[in-house]
Amino acid sequence: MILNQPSQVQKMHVKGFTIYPGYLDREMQVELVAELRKTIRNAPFFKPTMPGTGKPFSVEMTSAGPLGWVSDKHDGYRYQDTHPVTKKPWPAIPDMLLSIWREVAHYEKLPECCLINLYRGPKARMGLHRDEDEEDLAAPVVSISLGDTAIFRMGGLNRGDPTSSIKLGSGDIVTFGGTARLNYHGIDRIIQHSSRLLEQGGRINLTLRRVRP
Ligand code: MD3
Ligand code: FE
Repeated sequence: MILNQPSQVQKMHVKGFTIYPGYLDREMQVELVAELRKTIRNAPFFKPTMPGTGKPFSVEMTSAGPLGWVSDKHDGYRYQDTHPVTKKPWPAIPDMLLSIWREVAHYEKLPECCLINLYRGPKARMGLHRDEDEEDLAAPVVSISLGDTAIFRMGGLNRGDPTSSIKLGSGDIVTFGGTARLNYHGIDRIIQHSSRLLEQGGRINLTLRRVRP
């Protein structure tokens, strides 16, 4: 199966799902990575753990904005206003990202969280899940991919629904609104060394989210 062809993208047939392939050119990607380096210096990546089992995620995470997403063995998935390791408030969402939100989200309020996911190595993945920790489900989620290409899978509202896959490459932006906001989705794997954007390799995914109504 050839992924990332227009016919394949169309076959997602998901209402509320919009993909902007190559929305950010190389120069913008480089500028964004430079901004993120400052953000990450203030709020280093950490490995969230699964509620209950305490098993670590294969993806490292951090956030920017008034709220950040965290997870641990005892208190589960949640948004909070401080970094779980440094205990400091999260750094501000870079202006460039707020501009992107204004361009593609078509939503009056600004995002409160930029979740930063780092996929490093051949084992980093994200199992099929729904994002349901936000109270404002009317707001879209905006996703920005940087670095190595990911195999992204999306299903429907129920876990057993059929799924389809597309590749998300560096500079691609995807928005999920309406019913797509609650669809199951995940990252099957990252195509190693498919981009030279990040010096240490791997993939960074940014998701801009409105949390409170
Ligand atoms: C569809 N991240 O952080 S981005 C996540 O590439 C997450 O790191 C993946 O799933 C990543 O929760 C996928 C695409 C994405 C993000 C949020 C969504 C798709 C979504 C929320 C609702 C529906
Ligand atoms: Fe998600």
